[in-house]
Amino acid sequence: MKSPTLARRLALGLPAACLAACLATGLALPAAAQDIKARIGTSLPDEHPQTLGARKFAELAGAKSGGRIRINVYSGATLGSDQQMQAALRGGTQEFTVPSTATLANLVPAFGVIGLPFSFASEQQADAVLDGPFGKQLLARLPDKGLVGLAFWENGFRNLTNSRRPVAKVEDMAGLKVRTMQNNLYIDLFNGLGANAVPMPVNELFTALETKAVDAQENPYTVISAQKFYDVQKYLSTTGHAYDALVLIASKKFWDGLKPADQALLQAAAAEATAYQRQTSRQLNQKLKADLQQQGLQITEVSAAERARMRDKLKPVIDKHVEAVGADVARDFAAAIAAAGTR
Ligand code: EAX
Repeated sequence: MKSPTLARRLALGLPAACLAACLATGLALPAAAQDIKARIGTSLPDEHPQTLGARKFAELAGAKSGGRIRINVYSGATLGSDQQMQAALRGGTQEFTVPSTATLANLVPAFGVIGLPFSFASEQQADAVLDGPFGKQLLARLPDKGLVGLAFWENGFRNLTNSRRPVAKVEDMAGLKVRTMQNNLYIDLFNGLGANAVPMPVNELFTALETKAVDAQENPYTVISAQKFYDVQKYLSTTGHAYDALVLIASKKFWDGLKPADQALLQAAAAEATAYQRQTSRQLNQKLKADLQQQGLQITEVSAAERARMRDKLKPVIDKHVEAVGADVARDFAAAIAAAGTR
């Protein structure tokens, strides 16, 4: 973000006499409201709620600022992977992105707590925890890393797909090469279930599935659909093994250069975009399971008993990552979930 050039200030229509007087006397021009240009990058395609939410955020920021704040949206990892865009924000060369909390955990380990397997019972429970004091406590850890957290958005409950065989129980996972996000909890989760975890950015995943470099992947229905994984996968299992949240984040270098009024305006746009993003994600997830079956995926319903067996088998992994995120963070997380009740 540059301070407005003289041309821009002229474009703002400041009275010529005032301008001339200021220039003649060397007085600073009046602090006019500044034009702001920014970029938001997402790793998923246009039709995914991650990008739909980004477009809504940009639209609201423009509307609330009378067109003064222009946020251009770059979808499908055009600006890089989740990790690369996080680095760009920290360096101040990009203004916004919306990664999974799982990739953010590499920077702020506490964010990894959200991905602890089988933690949330519903999206509403996740909203209550992430929008409440616990979520705010997590966001407060970001400025130390050069980031500003504006809101939690939804990716959704993650389910397994593969090209080899139906997976109805833990034993069926044995030996499957499963792509995971670049996150140690997800790597340990699938290795802990007897599969072979292969971490990689999501924008490399379709080719890896197509070339059989990996057999399987795990994502919410919205990602499976938007990335057209049904073209290179045969089986879908309703494991629902973890709820994945996204975080709308800003570059702290960019954010600290904004006037408080513009920060407040962007916070309001983020809040409104959050409601839209979550509603869109849930509406799509409702309808996409049937769509994916139509596209040829053979759906295996994983029973509650089998999901409980998976959770039991993952106890050593959960214990290890409770330590990794911080026992106090895990304790506060569990308390927030209990307080949220089963909504
Ligand atoms: O940014 O990497 C993933 O599988 C995530 O679902 C997605 O990219 C969210």
